[in-house]
Amino acid sequence: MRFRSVLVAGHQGLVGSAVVRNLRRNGDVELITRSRKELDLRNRDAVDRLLRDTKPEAVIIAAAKVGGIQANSRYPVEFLLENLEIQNNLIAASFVAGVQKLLFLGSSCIYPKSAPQPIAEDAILTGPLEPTNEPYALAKIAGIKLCQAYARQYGANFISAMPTNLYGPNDNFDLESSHVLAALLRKAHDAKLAGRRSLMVWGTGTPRREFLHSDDLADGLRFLMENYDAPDVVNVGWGQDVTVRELAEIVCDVVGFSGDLEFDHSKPDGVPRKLLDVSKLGKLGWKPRISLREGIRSTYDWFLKEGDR
Ligand code: GFB
Repeated sequence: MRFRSVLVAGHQGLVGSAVVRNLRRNGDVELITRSRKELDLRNRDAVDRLLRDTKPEAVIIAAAKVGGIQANSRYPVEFLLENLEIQNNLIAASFVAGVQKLLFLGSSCIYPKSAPQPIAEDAILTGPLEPTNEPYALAKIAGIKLCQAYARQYGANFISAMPTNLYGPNDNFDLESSHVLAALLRKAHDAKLAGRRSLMVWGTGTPRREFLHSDDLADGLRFLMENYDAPDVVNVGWGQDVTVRELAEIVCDVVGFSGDLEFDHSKPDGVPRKLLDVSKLGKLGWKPRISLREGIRSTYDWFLKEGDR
């Protein structure tokens, strides 16, 4: 790592824990982390103090209020307000503390609902957003724009990466608030143990989603920290997508659940397709390695050991 000390905000989550694993594996760097109990990132004074006291050379913002399609629809206030608070505090305090480089994480849902597929970086702000996650997307767009504003006004090296749908160890497996892959893993596991004949999939099963393992994302983020110094956003994805039905079939196969799939049409489908154009990052010289089946297998192994903690 080209930096001696890195503050990883949100180090216990899906992305942050992968970033910490990756940085530990790849060289000698002082990692600065604070648990949610130790520090409330929504508190500006506390965040100012953290940056002032620890003086990291670099900051990676993996902290955010996140959730699946249902959590986003049910809690628009928290998804908008808490994300704005967390990112504003960290970005502004990092600038005051003289942080050399900051990486902010957006999301593929910042792109318009009807963006041409695969979605290139320049599709941002070209059309209306998907209503189920508009508050979250607006907060993330504000974060990207704040990083770009610091770059333009003060020359700060604050960059933004746009990951696709993610999965891996430390994902949220709560059926009410999780994303689809973790939810299906848990449902297939529970159905297998209970000897059930079928598993309920939300929506029609026809929406397409692209999935990237969090360890691949973390590797891509380290690559960007070391090699990319421009304010324009960069997509980080796998490059191919599957339907929700196909995903459910792979998950059931990996878990060993052989019952039927049923579809609950009362649940929302969300955006019909969300596949990122990853050619920019590919040209810069990075690509992901963990195939969907292999990643689901290792995530299920993790879930069996740690998932019920
Ligand atoms: O992963 P997910 O919750 O979020 O849902 P999004 C993806 C698709 O999977 C939707 C279907 O069509 C869901 O209806 N699905 C099927 C399920 N079964 C299930 C289930 O048991 N649980 C869940 N959660 N979904 C999110 C945004 O959108 O994408 C976030 O809401 C974020 O803000 C994230 O951007 C990356 O992919 O639709």
